[in-house]
Amino acid sequence: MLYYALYSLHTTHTIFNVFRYTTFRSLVAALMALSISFLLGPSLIRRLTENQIGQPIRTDGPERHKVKAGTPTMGGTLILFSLVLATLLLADLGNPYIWLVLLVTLGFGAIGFVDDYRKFRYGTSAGLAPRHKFLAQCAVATLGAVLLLLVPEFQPTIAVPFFKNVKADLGLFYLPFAAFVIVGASNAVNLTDGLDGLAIGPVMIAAGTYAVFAFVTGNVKLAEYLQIPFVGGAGELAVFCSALAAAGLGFLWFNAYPAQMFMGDVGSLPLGAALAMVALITKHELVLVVVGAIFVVEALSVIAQVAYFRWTGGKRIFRMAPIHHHYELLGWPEPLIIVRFWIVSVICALVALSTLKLR
Ligand code: 57M
Repeated sequence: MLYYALYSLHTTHTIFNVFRYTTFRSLVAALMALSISFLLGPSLIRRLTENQIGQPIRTDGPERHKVKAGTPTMGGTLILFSLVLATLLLADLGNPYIWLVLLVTLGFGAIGFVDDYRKFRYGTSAGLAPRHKFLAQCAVATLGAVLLLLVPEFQPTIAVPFFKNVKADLGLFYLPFAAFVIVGASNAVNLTDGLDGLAIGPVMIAAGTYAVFAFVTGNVKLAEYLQIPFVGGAGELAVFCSALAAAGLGFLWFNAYPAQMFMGDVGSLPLGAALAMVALITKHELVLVVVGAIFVVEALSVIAQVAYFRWTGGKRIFRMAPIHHHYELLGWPEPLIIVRFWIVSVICALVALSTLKLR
């Protein structure tokens, strides 16, 4: 909204012409989202504490987590509020991709909110029944995929990293593919969110990486020069991604070890879904596996552990899954695990960005 109000003044005051640039609006959106999450964080922590919306700790977890019992959770509401407000104010609301990514983000946020609320309401770490949660995720993801295919100029193709202009047209199979990517990314981030700052760090890094992907994909000259698919209007997602990275940075101030607040499912579920939506729209969906390698490894560690556990009748590959718990049980201090996972995430983002040139 601010975009329209201020850009329209450029006819009388040329300074406002700067609002036409996605880069400028991405920077302002980031500063706005960071300011909002910084300023509202302390009062949210107070409010969550007053209402005793604290994290129940599972009894079968690592011993050291017991001290975390009661830590205020649902801090994801702070991330979503900062992200959505900054996006609505600074993004071009005539762009269908902005509404699409907001719809899927808020849809998954609602699922996470209900899950967190039920945990708080009934005082267990159970929340929504896994089946109901999964079905709700599939419903929102499928809706997002259908609406994406209804955008006139959007093609149901996927791009292959490192190969020039190699596109696979999935046709209607794009629907289950897109739904799988969204639900998979959402749950992978959810599983990763098990140590202070462990999920939000890679989410911020991935959001910053996709701000670059969105900008170049939406710029016809840069897309042609880099020989990547051009997606008209995708550049506007750089505003959303910048706001996401900055909202995450503000939240990290309170989630850094020792955490004053957890994000809850209301944070972890939409963050993964949002990154997946941006990856699909910008035709950088396969490279999401590289950018989000930490999330992929965390999810695969659970799949492998559960499969092996069942197949061998109780043996484990890891001391505990997801893999961050394995390192905890190896005796690694929590901050060491977190920072090293962040470092790996930065390296993966750099490799992913290199695919823009290596083709
Ligand atoms: C999401 N949630 C954290 C917090 C956060 C199938 C199985 C692998 C599922 C998995 C599971 O339950 N995952 C749920 C992970 C939880 O964090 C809350 O959940 C939100 C995110 N959804 O925002 O509100 C705990 O994580 C810790 N935490 C922090 N700092 C943070 O900033 O310390 C979270 C955020 C919090 C806090 O302790 O309570 C979680 O871990 O539940 N299950 C597991 O991950 C369990 N693993 C397991 O069962 N492994 C078995 C299976 C695979 C056979 C095995 O390896 O043998 C572990 N998780 C826990 N206890 N907490 C082990 C048991």
